[in-house]
Amino acid sequence: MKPTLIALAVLAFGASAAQAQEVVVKIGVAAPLTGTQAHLGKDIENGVRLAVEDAQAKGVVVAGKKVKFEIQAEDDQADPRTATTVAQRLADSNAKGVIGHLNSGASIPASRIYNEAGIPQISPASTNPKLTQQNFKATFRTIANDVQQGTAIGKYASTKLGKRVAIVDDRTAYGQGLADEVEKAVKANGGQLSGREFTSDKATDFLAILTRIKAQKPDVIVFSGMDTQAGPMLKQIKQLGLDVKFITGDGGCTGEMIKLAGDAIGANAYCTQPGLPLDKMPGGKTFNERFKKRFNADVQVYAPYAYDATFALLEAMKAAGSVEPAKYAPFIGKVNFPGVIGNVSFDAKGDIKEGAVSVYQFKGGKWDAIN
Ligand code: ABU
Repeated sequence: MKPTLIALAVLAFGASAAQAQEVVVKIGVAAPLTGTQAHLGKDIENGVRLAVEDAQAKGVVVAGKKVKFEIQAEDDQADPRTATTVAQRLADSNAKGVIGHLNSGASIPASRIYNEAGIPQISPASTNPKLTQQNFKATFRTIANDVQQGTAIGKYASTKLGKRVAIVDDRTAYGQGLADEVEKAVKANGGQLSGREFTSDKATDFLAILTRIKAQKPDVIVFSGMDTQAGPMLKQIKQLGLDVKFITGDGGCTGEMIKLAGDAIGANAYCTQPGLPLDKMPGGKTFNERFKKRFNADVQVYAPYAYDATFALLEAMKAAGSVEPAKYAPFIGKVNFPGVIGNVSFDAKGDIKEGAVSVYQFKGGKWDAIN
């Protein structure tokens, strides 16, 4: 054989040997990618994408094989029923792990399907405590839950913003669950519940509810729902001339809420997030800059939690020496690494340890962390 032919044969053999040593691992992302919550779903998808690109750039080797990650992003439309369809599709596609969903009302029913299929799920956003109370072995979250967040909101509202507190929720698993925790904390901290109202997560007109609340003369309104409704609600509070403070949880603690509220938002508006402010997270500043550069978009809330959730899967795969869920899932609960959000490790239920809650006030055109 001529030398050039030998060289070509060696190259071809080398390439196929390397390919044989490469394993493709599909990571599922499930979140609303269309509709009114798409900006939050994309925030999650992009967090996962950045993590996968970073891991890929460094090169991930598991059990001697180079791992090539593929993302399968599925749109659950923030709808519980669609979430179960999406979960089944990810299971059928042989996804090795799932980051999602955004909404607790989607994560909880979908978690049953992942559990039955043996696929690890880490939510970077679903805060209803029930998600990790089902005794599923591989259901985790990288964000603090609503027992912590609701307690913080109820205490802050009734001790710092006024004694009489009205609560409105959107009747989703997140909204209602958080509102229940807020109510408990208001009462535990000596506040008075002036009224408890609810709407739906599709409503846009809150005038009837707010008119009833006006008659109850609260000092503060707590809205337990998402930003797409918190913004219009603030507008209608202004329209009715209600002189109240307003506080909402992480679903409303976004730049989008500020945009939607327009000139109705002011220093009377507060919100919370179950985690540190982005600029106080150990890796927050760098993450923010890199995220902006890569996606030409601001971090909404959940991207750093999604980034760290993805690395929790990868760390567990490396520790197990396997990308197969049955082998690596038991290692997720044992991960312990410095993430963007802080140290990433989980308690026995699957909740992030060291979860903090931050309170923000609207100041200077943005949410400003005040404690
Ligand atoms: N954590 C607020 C938004 C997501 C959810 O829990 O439904």
